[in-house]
Amino acid sequence: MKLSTEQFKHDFEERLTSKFAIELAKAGAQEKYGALSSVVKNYYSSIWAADNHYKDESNKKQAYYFSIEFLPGKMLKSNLLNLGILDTVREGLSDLGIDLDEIALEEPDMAIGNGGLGRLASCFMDSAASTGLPLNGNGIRYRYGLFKQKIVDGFQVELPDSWLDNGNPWEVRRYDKAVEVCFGGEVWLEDDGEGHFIPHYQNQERVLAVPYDTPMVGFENTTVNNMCLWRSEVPKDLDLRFQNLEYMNQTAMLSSELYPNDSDYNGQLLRLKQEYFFVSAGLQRILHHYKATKQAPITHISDFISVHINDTHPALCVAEFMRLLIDEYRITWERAWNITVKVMSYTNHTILSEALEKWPEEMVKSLLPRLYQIIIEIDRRRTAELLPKVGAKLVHSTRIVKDGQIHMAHLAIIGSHSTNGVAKLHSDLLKDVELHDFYLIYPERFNNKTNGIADRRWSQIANEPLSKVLDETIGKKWRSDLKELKLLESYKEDDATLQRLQEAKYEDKVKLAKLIEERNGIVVNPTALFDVQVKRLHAYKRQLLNVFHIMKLYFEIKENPTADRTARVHIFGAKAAPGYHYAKAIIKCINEIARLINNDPDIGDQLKVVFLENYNVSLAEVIIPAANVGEQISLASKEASGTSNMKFMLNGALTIGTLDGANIEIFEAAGYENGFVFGLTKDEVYDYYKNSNYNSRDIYEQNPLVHRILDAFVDGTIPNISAEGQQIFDSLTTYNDEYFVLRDFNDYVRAQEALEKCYQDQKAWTQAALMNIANAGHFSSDRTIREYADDIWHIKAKK
Ligand code: BZD
Repeated sequence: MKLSTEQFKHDFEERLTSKFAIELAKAGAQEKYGALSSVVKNYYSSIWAADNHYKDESNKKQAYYFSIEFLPGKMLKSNLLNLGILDTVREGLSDLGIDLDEIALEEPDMAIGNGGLGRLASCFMDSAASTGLPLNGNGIRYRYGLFKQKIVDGFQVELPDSWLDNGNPWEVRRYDKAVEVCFGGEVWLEDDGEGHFIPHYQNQERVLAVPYDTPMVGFENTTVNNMCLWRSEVPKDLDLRFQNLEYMNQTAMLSSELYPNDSDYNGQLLRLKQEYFFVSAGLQRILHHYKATKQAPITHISDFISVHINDTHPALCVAEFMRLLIDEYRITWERAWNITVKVMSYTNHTILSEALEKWPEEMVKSLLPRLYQIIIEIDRRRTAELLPKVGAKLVHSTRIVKDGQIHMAHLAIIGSHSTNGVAKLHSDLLKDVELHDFYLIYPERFNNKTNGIADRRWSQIANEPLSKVLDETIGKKWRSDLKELKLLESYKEDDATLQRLQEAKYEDKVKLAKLIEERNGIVVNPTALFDVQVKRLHAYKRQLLNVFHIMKLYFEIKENPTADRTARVHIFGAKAAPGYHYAKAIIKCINEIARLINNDPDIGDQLKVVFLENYNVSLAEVIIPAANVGEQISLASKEASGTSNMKFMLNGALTIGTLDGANIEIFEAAGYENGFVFGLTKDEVYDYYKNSNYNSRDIYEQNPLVHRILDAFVDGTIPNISAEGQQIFDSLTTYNDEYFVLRDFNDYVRAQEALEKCYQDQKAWTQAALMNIANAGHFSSDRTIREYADDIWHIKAKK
């Protein structure tokens, strides 16, 4: 949009007065943020309304991304950038004596997601709007987002994330579009005399679902999509005096809290209720909108809408859509099933068995009696149809209902036309191993969509110094088409460009160093090698491998404090699920090791260890640009894709990593010589599984360095971790090291040594960094979302 600095200043001051009855000189930071966000909202509102109108009129197919999590972070700068007014607003504010970056801090992170899965959903929202694709989000408006992490005496403590206390300037409550979602009770079917069975219900618990719409503003275009988040409320016609407290609480609880697990499924009833709540509300709204805006009969709906099931949490979409088509729209089972499979598609994000959702039949039956009938019928019909075609063995292994449980991934695959993994290796594993039997039956449904990132946030917003160098070296086209970064390759031998890249990195490191000093009181040297591991804390991600290498460095420096070596800063950010004791033990150990090392005068500046508390999107935006090295060291086959690996690459960090997830595609794109690969391959891991011949105790017994490091966890070398150290020690010796940490240790050390050697040659290092940046184009989520649009949803971009 077009906006002059003068116009902006006028709008801003006017809004401050009209909204807060205050003049600029007296306004506080919250008021300034309130006025600014309100002005920005005003700027995009008419574009939003016009785009909604266009979507209704143009009759083009739209897709809906159903996700129980979104993780957008802060929205202010992203909205400004996408509206094309970031510089104007920055300048206008500066004229008024206000620093945009300071006001931006007032916005709480919107953290209604745990990690990769939620962040990916938000990257997709940004990219869809920015590429003009009609994709809307559908999720839950949790009153409390992901917990805030405090580190107290080295331990993780969880505090509530009450992010809505000061209101949310971006959202629009649409009470007019509220729908009801019902739970429990009894259901029976009656023949209406025309061959149709009509369900009758009694004793159901009714919940009102109220939508809150948040605009997803496209980058310098006229697209504004919608992220619809549902809030649960008590229906207004229910007389509160006659409601029991339990019911009132339950109703409010539904959209109260985000479950804080990122890799585990937790069989609580409330979770199942949340899943049905946003699925039913979302599908009802879609159908109401269809009826209100389309002339076509309901049987044509698959020409107009596509529904995406993001992991299995919204898999009830399959059964609920069937229910709505059959019961509400009176469509025959066969036609309804045909339509449902055409409309639905599904993404799998993990092969960890503990994350695969299965709900007890009894639970589904009592909470969702009609859906239960439908699921049983889907399963029955499919079994009858497939038995003669594929035989009992395949039918049994792929059944939705078996052993008293409902298998949500099976429901999602069977009820949709597309199942995809999130990186090549992961998608191959789904086909070849984890979902092989489904692949045998439905080969045409399986495909890969390698993840991507919303590059504008991770470069233009988060890394201004680098963006400036890029603009001045290759021009500005990369800002709207990341593939343009490839032009940078021809500057690989250009000393001036390499010098400028180094300077930009240094500036980012100084900024992070300042934050580390403010938050942790640790002074770090910005010329040191910044080695970063930021992601959820999980055994399979192997933060321990990193920690063991740090202990090796510690021992070496202690033995020879005056030797010449590369100074290093090891930076961690990680939340552990509150009930995941092992992960919390690792956090405690990292903090105690940090305390030990950072306070040892022998060590000095040669090695620092920093654990930054409360890792979230905003913190990532400061940490990742400053990294020299990104740690992507999961056990091969366990990390479906990873997405921080792409953010590091784009910001010119080199990857030290295993051949896992999207790392492989990153190494291929940047060149293996521009990264550091180590560790078992997926095939080697599977061979160990097949032969059951891994013995971690042998490594402990036979490798003196491993022995010494492990002993440090239990012999007092690392103080204050008697319980936690023992737990880790036991897991790696007595319980056979589930994620092969000891097996990969030597090779990891080798890769770290190669990396350190390379860092000593700053020119070679910066050339490798340049090659990473130049080849990051493929990992834009603009590319990913276009692939979903073309291959799965069949939706078209606005011209
Ligand atoms: O999804 C992650 C994978 O672990 C990553 O490898 C991948 O890059 C991203 C995006 O595809 N999975 C999750 O983040 N999973 C969850 O957060 C989650 C949440 C609730 C329940 C189960 C898993």
